[in-house]
Amino acid sequence: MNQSQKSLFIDSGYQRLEVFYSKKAVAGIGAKVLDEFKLLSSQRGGLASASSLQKLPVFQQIGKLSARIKVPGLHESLSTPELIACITRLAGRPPSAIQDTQLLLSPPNQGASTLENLNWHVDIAANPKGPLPGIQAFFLIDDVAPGGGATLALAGSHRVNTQGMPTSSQLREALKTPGDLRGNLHRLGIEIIEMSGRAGDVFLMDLRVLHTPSVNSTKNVRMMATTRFFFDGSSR
Ligand SMILES: O=C(O)CCC(=O)C(=O)O
Repeated sequence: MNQSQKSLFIDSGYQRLEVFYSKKAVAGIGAKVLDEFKLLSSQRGGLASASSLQKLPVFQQIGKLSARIKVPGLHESLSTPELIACITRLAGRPPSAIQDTQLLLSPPNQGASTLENLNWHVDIAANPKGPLPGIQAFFLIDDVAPGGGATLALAGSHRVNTQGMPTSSQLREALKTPGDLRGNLHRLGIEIIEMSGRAGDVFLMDLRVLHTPSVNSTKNVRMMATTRFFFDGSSR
């Protein structure tokens, strides 16, 4: 990791590591997820059957499905010493705590891709002027196409209320304003990042960055996973 990559992470709040894991390394996880998904979908009236998932609001479908599928060894396969070394270099110190890895799965065909009514949030409250509280890793277990339900993040949103950046109320206002969200955010120096890409890609995100699940408009199950890495002094 060179200095310019670090500076980019500090400025934008995220970094994309293309094919950090080989396709082969994540293929086993993907195959297990798909097997389980097919099994659950085939159980008539079961919790993950297409009809019962479709009754739930789009983003609740993600939580429900992800909780139902277990992949033994998921955490060890993804939160590897190589990834921890990379996060340590990026943060300048090793994480003091690492959460268990969770699946982020979306059923296929959730509806049309949209930037409206999303669930922008941060997972911890932390001071934009303070030290980096943590890094969240997002893993692509399978290829995720644009519009395929990948996590969306607002690059730059971790620096609200700092010099040259919008205030948090300006950002909130832009998120509430109907119309050209991408353009309105761009004018504030904030960009929407879609974590789509290829199996094995990893996105590292400053935990202060606003992010949201998105609608999976494709016919494929969205297969991602996430781990949060915390640094000393951060609240969780
Ligand atoms: O399902 C997703 O992509 C969003 C995940 C998320 O918001 C989180 O892990 O904090």
